[in-house]
Amino acid sequence: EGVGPQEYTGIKIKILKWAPEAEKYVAGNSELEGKNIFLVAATLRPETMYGQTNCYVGTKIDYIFHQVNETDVFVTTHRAARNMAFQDLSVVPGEVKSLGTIKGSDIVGSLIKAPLSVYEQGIYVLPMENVLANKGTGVVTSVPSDSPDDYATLGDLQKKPDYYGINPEWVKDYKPVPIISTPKYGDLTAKALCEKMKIQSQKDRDQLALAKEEAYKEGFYHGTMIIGDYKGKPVEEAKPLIRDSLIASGDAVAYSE
Ligand code: A2H
Repeated sequence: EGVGPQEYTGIKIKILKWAPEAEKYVAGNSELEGKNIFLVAATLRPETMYGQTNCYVGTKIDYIFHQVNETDVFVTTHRAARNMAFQDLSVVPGEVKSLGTIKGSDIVGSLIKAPLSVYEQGIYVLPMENVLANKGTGVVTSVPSDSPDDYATLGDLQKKPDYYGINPEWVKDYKPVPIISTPKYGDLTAKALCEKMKIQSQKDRDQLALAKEEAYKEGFYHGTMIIGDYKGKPVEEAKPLIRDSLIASGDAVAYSE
């Protein structure tokens, strides 16, 4: 990756209904009582948030409940919580106030509400094999229209729910949403690229790395928004405006590392 700091947008995703293991844990933890708990996903493409169909966590990753102010608790990796503590995101400046920990596998299946997503009734937390514990927050919001990794992974889960240990109900009604149009790949850039490059699965790492690069370049430099408040605007222009508006409404935070 590049040399300079990476400027992420931390998307605050609300929990509508915890998966059973998480529910048991949260209900039994008095420190979490009455707090607003968010899964926080780190993204470089805030303008794509309209197309969120689910959210990914790593099943083997440990996440912490990090108290960021009097009322709010962020679920991220411990590493991200530590970085956030030095970016004004901690109830105790410079320190992580942990209210507990949970394994990614216990969060899978939770019903959540992601800001701007057209799926307003809620989306699910699902497993992804390639979530890195040492990047971003360890929580990846999924936009299969514009991210080849997200598209390939959602396809895997839809084709083989048993193999991935998920309930087919969590994926069956969700499909990529046309949100950005690009001259080369139309209005579902990631789908077009995965098909063109014959990417079958999230396990096709090398091809996915190439597709990701191409999708990012094409979307950022040549994409046009076809949904939302900035419909008709180039992605390059809409991106900072959507980021600022998500932060202003309290639905996101700036996070860099
Ligand atoms: B992006 P960079 Cl639509 N492990 O957000 C694996 N991937 C992670 C991650 C982690 N711990 N944390 C963040 N990411 C993903 C949207 C998106 C993203 C689209 C298109 C491309 C894209 C929706 N997913 O990223 O290594 C997140 O996915 C391609 C660059 O820091 C985040 O932005 O450059 C991106 O990778 C950060 O990657």
